[in-house]
Amino acid sequence: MSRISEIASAVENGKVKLIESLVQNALNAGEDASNILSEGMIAAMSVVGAKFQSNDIFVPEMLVSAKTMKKGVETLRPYLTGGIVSKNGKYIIGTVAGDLHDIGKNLVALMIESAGFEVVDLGVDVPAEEFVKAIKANPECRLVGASALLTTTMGALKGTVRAIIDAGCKDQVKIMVGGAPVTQEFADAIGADAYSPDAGSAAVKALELIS
Ligand code: B1M
Repeated sequence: MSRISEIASAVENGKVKLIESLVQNALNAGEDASNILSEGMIAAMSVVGAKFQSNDIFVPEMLVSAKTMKKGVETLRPYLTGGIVSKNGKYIIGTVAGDLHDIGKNLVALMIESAGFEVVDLGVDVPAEEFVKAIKANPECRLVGASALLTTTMGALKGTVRAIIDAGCKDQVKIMVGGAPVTQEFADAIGADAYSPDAGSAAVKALELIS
């Protein structure tokens, strides 16, 4: 089994105690950090999702896989971000109300940070008013990102964008949205300024939006 397959298997099977050493060994052996992330850990989470959908695993197993991935990402973190210099201002990010998924949001935050932004992370299950409050509390902030992972929280994403517009914050910030069920069409329909399918393209988009 290759090192990357071992990492994928550890995430799939929730081997929390093993992941740190597997990731560190792979890095020491010269594996690329982005490959470890995308081909090892993110790919494994897709398998976990498929197993959940087919009732082969349940929420507790999904949770332990998520915990394993988070620990793996922490080990990778210094290799993904390099020497960060915050020169592009603040970026407010959160997962919308009713939604507890944060792995994707955290990866977006990590890539945004690598692109030179200071990330203000509001966490998960963030009510629309909290996004508005954070924008008003950070008048120099020009970008806000909202993540939704459930089809049932796409309404909250729409509500978040609406609340930011209704609060008169659109002159201050541009709104970026993303998450597995979100599409460019949906982003356009709810009045977001930008949609990105993954963390890497979110960072590129953020830089475009402030240039
Ligand atoms: Co949940 N879950 N989950 N879950 N979970 C999904 C999303 C699901 C697709 C699984 C499935 O059925 N196949 C399904 C949603 C179905 C749907 O809505 N159509 C689902 C469900 C049903 C649920 C519960 C309702 C289960 C239940 O309780 N019966 C429940 C809901 C809880 C809630 O939020 N209220 C639930 C709970 C959980 C756990 C807590 C157990 C755990 C989350 C732990 C955590 O995040 N701390 C969990 C997990 C782990 C998953 C899966 C398996 C993995 C999610 C993940 O981390 N993916 C997921 C299945 C799947 O995704 N295949 C699933 C890896 C991550 C890197 O990808 O988050 O898509 P992703 O992020 C990407 C892009 O989407 C994008 O960039 C990221 C990185 O490249 N992106 C952005 C994300 N945000 C962005 C923002 C941007 C731009 C890009 O701009 C601002």
